[in-house]
Amino acid sequence: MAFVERVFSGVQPTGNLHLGNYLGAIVNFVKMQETHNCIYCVVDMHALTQGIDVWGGPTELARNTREVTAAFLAAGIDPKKHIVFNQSQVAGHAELTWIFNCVARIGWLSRMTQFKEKAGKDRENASVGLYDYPVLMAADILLYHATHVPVGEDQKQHLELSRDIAQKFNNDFADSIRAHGIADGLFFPLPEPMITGPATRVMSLRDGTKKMSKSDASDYSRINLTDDADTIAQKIRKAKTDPEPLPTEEKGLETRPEADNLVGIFAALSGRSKQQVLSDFGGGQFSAFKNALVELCVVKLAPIASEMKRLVADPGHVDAILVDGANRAREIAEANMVKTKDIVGFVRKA
Ligand code: AQP
Repeated sequence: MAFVERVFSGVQPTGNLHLGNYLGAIVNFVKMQETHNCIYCVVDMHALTQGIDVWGGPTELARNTREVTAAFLAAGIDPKKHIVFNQSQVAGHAELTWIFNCVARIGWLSRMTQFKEKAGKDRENASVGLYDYPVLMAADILLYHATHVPVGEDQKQHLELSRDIAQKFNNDFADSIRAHGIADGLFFPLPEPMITGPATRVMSLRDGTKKMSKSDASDYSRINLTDDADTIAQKIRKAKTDPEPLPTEEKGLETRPEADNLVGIFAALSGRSKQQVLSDFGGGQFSAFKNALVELCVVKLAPIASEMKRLVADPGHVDAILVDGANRAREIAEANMVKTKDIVGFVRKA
């Protein structure tokens, strides 16, 4: 089947969106609008996979869903030309997950490192949903027959699993797919991860070997998109560094994770390479570099924070965008689910 190029990606409404979400994912969402039809989803069903202490309960979930939507819009996503919606408004995500649950193998899911990290030592007490998270993610993408998925580096393994599920479905149901008029047997596309840019893995400001993350207990580990200028300045000035001056060559960053992370953030925000940043700051002390980084972060993030604030203050407007997006997403999803059910052999109203 010839697939229309379509982008799908999602962000969980589980708390403060940070610079990692922005540089690793949202910046690329914005770019891809110029070349592709895009569907951007606030994945509220994924949020429930962790404990209520992480997603915060019903009021917090609704608030965070609107805030992530506001971040999409404030960063420059156009909800009229593209689709912006929250996952739970389109039933197909859950329906396709069940079919994929019966295609995916337990051994595949057992290898997922994110489950191991998030479940930690208390694995017996993790939700079934957390274990099944990558299958729901495969359903999110393949429900729309999306071909390209912009994500941060941490999602690479889940994307590979989505490709395995698509391929196994195409193989398991090959005869039925052909019988339904798809001569090449390719019903689901194998979605391509788009892991691009200089900041595919932004690290914690407290520990350059740990990913910047919403769920880190320390707020000083991340820059939130809603932080004001003073907070950004404090966090960057307190960010962990080492006693050496910045190197003049990129190679000198290899064994210095904190320096590498800060230079990477500067490069990504300024649209330059790490080497170009080091040409300006290499050989100097961290203090001068940190001052410049504070200024750059504030210039880039302040307009996003103030637009998010404006949008969040008008929940009716944000909800209307999500409903409109969900209606358009549902049309694509339902048409694909009808074909999927026919291929599987589910009897339905003609
Ligand atoms: N540190 C990061 N650097 C680059 N990209 C990142 N992403 C997340 N953290 C970084 C990318 O942001 C998108 C949305 O992520 P998510 O909401 O699905 O949550 P996550 O991947 O589990 O990461 P978070 O935001 O840090 O949440 P927790 O604390 O729950 O782990 C994805 O494309 C992701 O790759």
